[in-house]
Amino acid sequence: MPFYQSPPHLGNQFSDDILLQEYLTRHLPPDALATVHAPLEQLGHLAGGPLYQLQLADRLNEPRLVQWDAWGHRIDFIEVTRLWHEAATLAARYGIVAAAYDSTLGELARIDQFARAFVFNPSTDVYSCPLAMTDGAARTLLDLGNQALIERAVPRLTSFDPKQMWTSGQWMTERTGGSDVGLSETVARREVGPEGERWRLHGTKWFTSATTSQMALTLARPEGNGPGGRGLALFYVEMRDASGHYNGIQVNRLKDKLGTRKVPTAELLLDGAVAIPVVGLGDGVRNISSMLNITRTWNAAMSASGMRRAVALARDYARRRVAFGAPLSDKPLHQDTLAGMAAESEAAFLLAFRVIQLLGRCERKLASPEELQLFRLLTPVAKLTTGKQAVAVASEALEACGGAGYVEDTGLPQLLRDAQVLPIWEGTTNVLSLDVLRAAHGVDGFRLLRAEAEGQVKEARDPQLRPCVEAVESSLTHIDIWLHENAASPATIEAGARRLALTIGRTLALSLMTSHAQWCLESGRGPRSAAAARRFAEHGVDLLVRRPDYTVEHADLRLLSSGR
Ligand code: MFK
Repeated sequence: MPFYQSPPHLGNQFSDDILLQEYLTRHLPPDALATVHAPLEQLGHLAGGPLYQLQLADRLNEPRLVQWDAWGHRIDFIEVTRLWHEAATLAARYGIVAAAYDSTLGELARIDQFARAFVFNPSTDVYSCPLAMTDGAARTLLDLGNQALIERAVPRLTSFDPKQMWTSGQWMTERTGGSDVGLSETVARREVGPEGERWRLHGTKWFTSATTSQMALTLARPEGNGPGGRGLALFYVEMRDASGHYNGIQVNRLKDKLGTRKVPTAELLLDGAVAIPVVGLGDGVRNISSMLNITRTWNAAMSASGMRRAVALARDYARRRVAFGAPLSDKPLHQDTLAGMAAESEAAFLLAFRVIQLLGRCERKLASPEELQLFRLLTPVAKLTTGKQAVAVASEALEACGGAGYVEDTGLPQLLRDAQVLPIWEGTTNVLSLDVLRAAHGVDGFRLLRAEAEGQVKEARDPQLRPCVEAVESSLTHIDIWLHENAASPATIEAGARRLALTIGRTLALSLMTSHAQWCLESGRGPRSAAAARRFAEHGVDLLVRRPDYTVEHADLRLLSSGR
């Protein structure tokens, strides 16, 4: 009988997830836990079974843009994949957005919602993208208080009914760039007619994800406004008019991307699209920032979710794959590799869910001023930290499956391709590192960070967690020293901003792991989470330059970066 390798399998993606279950048990009271359990169990079954099978079967199917019909009409119809159709229905039914806006669980609704998204995401080909933007649009409309738009859009964006639910786009990036949004060239022109005033948008949006949504929030510069982000205004646009035709919008083409290939990302021409100002006629960047903070939180949670899937597949494969006389799962070196991936994955989960917990408190108006500032600071920190981890862990997962990890029809390469977007969209690592500096400035953000991390480790009494507590304390001290020593050199602070932001993210993640491990040990859940914390500490959390003689001066940085 010739040998055939059995492929990696997935079980119920909720009941197999020990960390998620521990987390929910720790943070939800028993009645809330009972409420969230059934939908998660069902989603776990779908994600590990039928949806995963459909994802594998649908691998080669991609969205398609049909620009013209047989009779020469411009139709710009985008056909999405089978799995996306299925995901849209399930996302509404399981409230992957709506659960956050349900009042039953109060501030804990965010934990419930993101737990659902966490389980659902890896089997639905980045359908999390439109869901994240939908959530961001609902939150932004509610925050900005335009009652007419709230009444029209929010019930649809937060509907549990697949027939009613809308998704939203977030159109920001233009040819001038995705980071420096203040350079946007799209113009908003006011028309005054018999029906009163209305606005039309003219410009090109260069990267519009999930263009099949029913509406979008976007930025445009009202004619006569000044430059930069302050001169932009936030507009609400519906894709189609009452007769079902595009609202002055053309789809120029779909993007040919490395990953997220099931997401119909498009270049759009806005040629007189009718739009409604959401609030005022300026400060567009500030006004869209609630949306950014939601989509960045999603990014962090979905990074953690993708990592968990990568670890689950690599673990299962290790049990099935025999080499040199034993399953890989029995080999010390392979165990070491998987343990490292698992530790990074648990760190990402706890960091993302700490931000989610704060989000729940902020939006229910329960947060203290310190918690509001902490949420503002930790959102970019969590997004940038987990984005980098997600790529590294996906890459390791492919390698852990050997050649099979590099072969397309195993479905494994998609893990890496889809992970690579996570550090790019919603703010690159560098742009978000600068955002961390900005968010910390003036509110003594680093003092808040220290208080948060010290608060997390203060109850960690178990001796096996001592090295983790020490690593957290040492890293916090080093952050203080580094900031103090370089306070007079903005260029040095800016050049080190990424190392600083990652140090903050990893230090905080370790403090959360330490706290979680102490809870697990005390509640008889065994030593797994303590091992994860120690392993994560061993990977290193302090990425700031330790030895002054290693420091590369600014002039040398220029030399090295330019190659001349
Ligand atoms: C799985 C998850 C899936 C997610 C899928 C989503 C796919 C969507 C595809 C996309 O749309 S990707 C495009 C995403 N683009 C970005 O994330 C933009 C990245 N660039 C930045 O974040 C820049 O830092 C920024 C555009 C904000 C800089 O622009 P400006 O004009 O220099 O803004 P500035 O002066 O820093 O901030 C203007 C105001 O906004 C300030 O307030 P004040 O006017 O009161 O001074 C800031 O404090 C405020 N602000 C900026 N960022 C904020 C914020 N407030 C709260 N939270 C923030 N994050």
